[in-house]
Amino acid sequence: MLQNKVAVITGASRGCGKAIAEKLGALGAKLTVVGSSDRIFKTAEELKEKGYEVLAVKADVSIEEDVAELFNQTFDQFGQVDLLVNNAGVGQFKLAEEHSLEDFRRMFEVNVQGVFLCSTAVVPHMKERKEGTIITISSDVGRRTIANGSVYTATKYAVQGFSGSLAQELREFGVRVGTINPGAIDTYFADSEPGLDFKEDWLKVNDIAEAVAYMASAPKHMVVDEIMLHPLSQEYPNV
Ligand code: NJP
Repeated sequence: MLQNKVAVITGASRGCGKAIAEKLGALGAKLTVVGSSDRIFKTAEELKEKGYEVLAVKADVSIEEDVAELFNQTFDQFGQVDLLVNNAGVGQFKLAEEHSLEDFRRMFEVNVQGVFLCSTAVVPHMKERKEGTIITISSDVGRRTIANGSVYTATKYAVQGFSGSLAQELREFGVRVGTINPGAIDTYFADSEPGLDFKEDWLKVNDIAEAVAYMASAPKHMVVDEIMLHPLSQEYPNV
């Protein structure tokens, strides 16, 4: 379904990003997988063993030079980008006054600046080709507030604002922009581990990968603007 398409997935070394890369690879996409640690190379090897065409780039999405380099390498290897999945994200959960300025900066750098840098790096290319899809893994807390998540919530509201404006700017060029807004997912997020007992009912990484696949493989005349999904056990998101 995504044969001959090139997908760039940030934060792909583990968690949702790795599952998204596996799913898009299974659908036939060529993959650039991006992570900020050496883990990305091990993940890339696992993806190659499944028979997928993979470029691994160690890059911090919050650093302009790293982002430029990751797209340079992608264009050198694959010649185009059809799909960008802005998935890399970090979160800390505590009272507002317990956050340091450094906590605040880091969440905004990765979650917001990273989405800005990666998206704007690829927009001119997609506009010129008059096609392309940009999907950002945001959060349900990009649509509603929670206690103990003020800064993280603020980053995801920012991401919603950025993506919404971008979607409007790119519609006339045939470029689709959407967000996925999940509730709790069983990953490594916020210094956690997957598979812990209390996360048994949480969303699984494949649930997010399926949502990305649906958005990415929608027919050309259609844009999926937003998908919100939650564990059934989580409170109803009154947004
Ligand atoms: O998190 P995790 P998730 N540059 O920690 C990478 C959102 N979300 O899969 O760099 C590039 O398992 C990191 O790799 P490494 C969330 O906000 C989650 O749950 O090698 N990559 C790893 O591969 C985020 O946007 C929940 O350490 C960077 C990956 O990112 C998305 O879902 C709920 C990086 C993170 O894997 C995926 O998060 C929700 C950087 N600067 C939204 N920093 C949830 N889990 O409950 C980190 O509403 N990475």
